[in-house]
Amino acid sequence: MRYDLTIRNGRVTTSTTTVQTDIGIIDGKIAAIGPDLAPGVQDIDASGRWVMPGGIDSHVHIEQASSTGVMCADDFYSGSVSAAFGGTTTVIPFAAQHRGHRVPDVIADYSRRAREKAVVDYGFHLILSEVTPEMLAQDLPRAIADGITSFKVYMTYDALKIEDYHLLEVMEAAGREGAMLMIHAENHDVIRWVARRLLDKGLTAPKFHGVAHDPLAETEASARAISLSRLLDVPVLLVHISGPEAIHLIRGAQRLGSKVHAESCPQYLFLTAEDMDRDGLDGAMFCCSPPARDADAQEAVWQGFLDGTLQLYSSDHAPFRFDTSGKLPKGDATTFKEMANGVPGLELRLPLLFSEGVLTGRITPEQFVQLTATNHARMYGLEHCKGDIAVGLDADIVLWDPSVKRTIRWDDLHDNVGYTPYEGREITGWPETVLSRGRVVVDRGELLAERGQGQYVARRCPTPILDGAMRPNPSAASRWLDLRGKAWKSYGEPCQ
Ligand code: DUC
Ligand code: ZN
Ligand code: ZN
Repeated sequence: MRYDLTIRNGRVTTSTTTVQTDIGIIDGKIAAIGPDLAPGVQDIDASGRWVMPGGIDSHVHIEQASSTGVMCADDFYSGSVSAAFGGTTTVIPFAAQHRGHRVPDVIADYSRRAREKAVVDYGFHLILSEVTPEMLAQDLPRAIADGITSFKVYMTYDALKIEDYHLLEVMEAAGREGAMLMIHAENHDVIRWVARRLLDKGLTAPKFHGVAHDPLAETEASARAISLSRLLDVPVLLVHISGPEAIHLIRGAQRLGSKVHAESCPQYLFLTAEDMDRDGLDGAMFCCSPPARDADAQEAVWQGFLDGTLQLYSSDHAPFRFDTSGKLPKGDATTFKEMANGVPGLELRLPLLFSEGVLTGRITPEQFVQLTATNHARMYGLEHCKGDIAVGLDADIVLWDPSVKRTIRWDDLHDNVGYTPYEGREITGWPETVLSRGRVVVDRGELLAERGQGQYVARRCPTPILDGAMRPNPSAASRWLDLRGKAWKSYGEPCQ
């Protein structure tokens, strides 16, 4: 057997183990793992390098138009290039359905744009901003059959928020069809009420974004989302969790046997509310929803990752420039309520956790792999092809130089945002060589991928990580509504 490519003598970390070994690749897939493999057509010497699966970033906003027409600063080219340089070889951005738009048209539009530009593999989640009978009966099953096996809904934002009744309807559809429901859990009226009073007092600076999005808004909405999920016994995923109270609630619900999964992001490990408190409007560069909190909250997020309460570490890359196109629609007169919400993080997601988590010993290399790749593959139906280093999976592989020291500068990054909230931070370790399906896409700072070479990956139904191990919840609703059996049959299977 002649390998197309071998990676030799690397320190290979999978989701379960670390060994010094070789990897053989044929036709873009991992064909063998073991010592002293026969030479390939091409051989990469990985001595001194840590070899890990390419990251999967399952929460990114790329070339996404907001409900008010604000367009993300990254298109599918700059976003995916930035991903590749940061060691992420699969992205799952959102196709956003805004009110009055038809789901099939939205999916066709995003698919066309991504196909022409992406340099790494991609799938889509569908954002639903309104819920109609036609959508539930036809559009969602059709989207799932086409490999879009997850939906995101919002409990806040005027133009996106759906009411609890509709949240239950989408949850029921997700349970019936075996899809994953992602929920942005913040109490809309708490944010609205506090923001109104702050603005009335003339308190308009970016730091008041953190005040308006009080942690209790997240706590309350998370509790509500958990209760609805338990009522129907349908797995859900609470995205971008920021606060200790929400984490505490999620942990408690999991102990009761509910399948409430959760995600957090670099901004909740490495930023705090103080970052929003800067001269002029500079703090806007650090504003995201929910906002970063404080040192105790950072600690709670670390703990959540360590004990499995939080399964996913994603970037929530929300790229908006620090100008009138994004953060400052009204220039110097922009209030915290008017700026685009979100921070960039696609390229730095892995290097930050590698440096501050793995190399400091806070998490193991295997936990790093689980949090950045394997768990995403399971939760979003990519397990059959991505998320680990194993024979038969796509050869999406990153060679890390664990010794290199870098000072983060936006000038060295590849997104189109114009700043990074992590500017000036010192980190150790960097993804030096990145392979996507066996092709080197980045090597020592050079891009070797072509526009459009990334492939759409039709995802299967997710395998919820918390499924099976837990007691079924006592709710009768799921039984009387005949949900449970259907959901469990389709989870993890091809959806077509
Ligand atoms: N929600 C997200 O998921 N991302 C960016 C901003 C937001 O509110
Ligand atoms: Zn969100
Ligand atoms: Zn987001």
